[in-house]
Parts: sequence; structure tokens; C-alpha cells
Amino acid sequence: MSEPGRVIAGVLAPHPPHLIYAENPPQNEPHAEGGWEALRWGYRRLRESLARKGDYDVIVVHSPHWKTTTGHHLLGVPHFKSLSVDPIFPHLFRYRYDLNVDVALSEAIAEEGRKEGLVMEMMRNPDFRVDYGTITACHLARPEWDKPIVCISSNRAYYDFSDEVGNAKMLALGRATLRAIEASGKRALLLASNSLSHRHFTTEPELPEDMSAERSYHHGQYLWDMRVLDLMERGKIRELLDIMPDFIEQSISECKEGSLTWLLGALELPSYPATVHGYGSVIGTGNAVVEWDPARAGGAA
Ligand code: 2X7
Ligand code: FE2
Repeated sequence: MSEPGRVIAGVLAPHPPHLIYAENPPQNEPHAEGGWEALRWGYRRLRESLARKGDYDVIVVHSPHWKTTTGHHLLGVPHFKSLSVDPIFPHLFRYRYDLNVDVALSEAIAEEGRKEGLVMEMMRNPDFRVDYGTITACHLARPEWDKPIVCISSNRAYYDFSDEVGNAKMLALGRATLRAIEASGKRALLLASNSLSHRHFTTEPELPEDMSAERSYHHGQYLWDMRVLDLMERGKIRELLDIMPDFIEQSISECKEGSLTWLLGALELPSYPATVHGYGSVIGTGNAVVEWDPARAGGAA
């Protein structure tokens, strides 16, 4: 019998389109003079760390910017190619994407999700426009675009019920994702594509990459981010989940879209330390690139 599949790494992989703009990849039309280096170096350290782990088969991403009202949706078409334009920052992000989807694994996650009592849907529209949260996180983690992806939408559970209900559903979705990966025999990289604190500016500087204008706008937001990162580094994930509703409310956190909680569920609430590769502010929001390595689960360093 073949080996069970596994997660090679789980990553908090934030998606400000500014990071793509600043990198100037050939897929993006606008040109920047740089900017947001602390986070971009964080992604570079992540890529170096992933390269040391060897090859993998698929990237599974949960994105806050594919918003579905009822249920969790997964891309169900093998190939997408189009232009993605950020709705708020069209002057920064006009990105030509060309990507493949692991439809079999997507369907398996949907099936496992139903066993958890979740509403799961496959998205079969070939003209669907893939969201910028997915594209940005996948590009920064793996700019080669040589791995198929699985993309899971963000639904309204936190808004329609409560942060506690949202968290419970996202943990269930994470468990379902892990079971499907294990049954598939594939090695998967997981990306939770959300920012942490999310208070942002209302007026953009004339030059978007002018770093003299980039800062956190509220000390309390920064303190919240540091508290959350400290818990991750110390493997205190149950404590993090306990305070998550307060974090979401008081820092207007993008964790309300569920990506991070889904990841923690798929990693089985890791008690081993996470590695913070980088932290930085983008339009005032707090963003961190954080990696969990399940190989450390047994206490191995
Ligand atoms: O979607 C985003 C975000 N989450 C944070 C910062 C800037 C732009 O877009
Ligand atoms: Fe966002």
C-alpha cells in the first residue's frame, strides 16, 4: 500500500497585493520602486525553508477574498487563466494568472467536509475569476506556479452566527482537509491567507511604496499582534483559540474570515513552536509570515 499523504508545512501567508506590486514579477502590470521589505524578506525565508523540506505535490489555500454566503466552496475546474484586478488597489495589482487545480483532492476535501456536517460546494464555472488573496499567497510562497492548487472559500459563519461558531466550523473544515490529504497519498503545503490586525489608513500616500508613511496606526493593534505571535512561537494554540474572539473584535482582525483557524485545525492544534519568518505593516494592517513544521510534532527540533 502507498504511503499516507501528509502536510509538509502549514503557513500563515498574508496576501496584501502591495507585496506583489513591490516584487515586480512579470505577471503584474504596475511597476514599483520596492517597499515592504520586512515582509518580503519573511516570504524569502519561508521559500528557503520550504526548499529544505524537499518536493511536494499540491498547495492548499484558504482565502478571505473568495467570499461565499452559504457553505465552503472549492475550485472544481482543472485550469484557470485570466487577469486579476484588485478592487481597492487596481493601480497596484493587475496580475495575469495561469494556474492548475487539483480537482480530485478538492472533491475529496468537500466529501470529508460533508462528513463533518459542513455545507460543501464545488465551483464548476470555467470563467470564474480567482481572487487576489489566493493568487498573492500562492505567488509569494511558490512564484514558479508549478504546483496545482486547491482553493477553499471563506464563508459567513463568523458573521451570521458568532466568532465561536465560526471557529468551530473552521476547525472542522481543517480536520476534513487533513483527512482528505492523508487519504490522497499527496504531500501538501497549506496556506492560510489572512492578515492579523486589520485597522488601516484611509488616505494613500502619493507614492504607495513610500515607506515613510507605512506604520501601525494604533499601538493596541500592534500589542495584539505581538501577543498572538508569542503564543504561536510558544505552541500555545489552545490559548490562542480561546482569545481569538477578543482578538478578532478588538483588532478588527482578518482572522474573522477563518483562514488561520482552518489551518490550526488541519495541523491538529500544534503544540510545537511555530517559526515567525517576518512581520510588517501594510497600509497599517499587521501581517506575519509564520510556518509550522509538522515534523516537529514528536518533539524533534
Ligand atoms: O486584502 C488586503 C489585506 N488583507 C491587507 C492589507 C492591504 C490590502 O489588502
Ligand atoms: Fe485581505
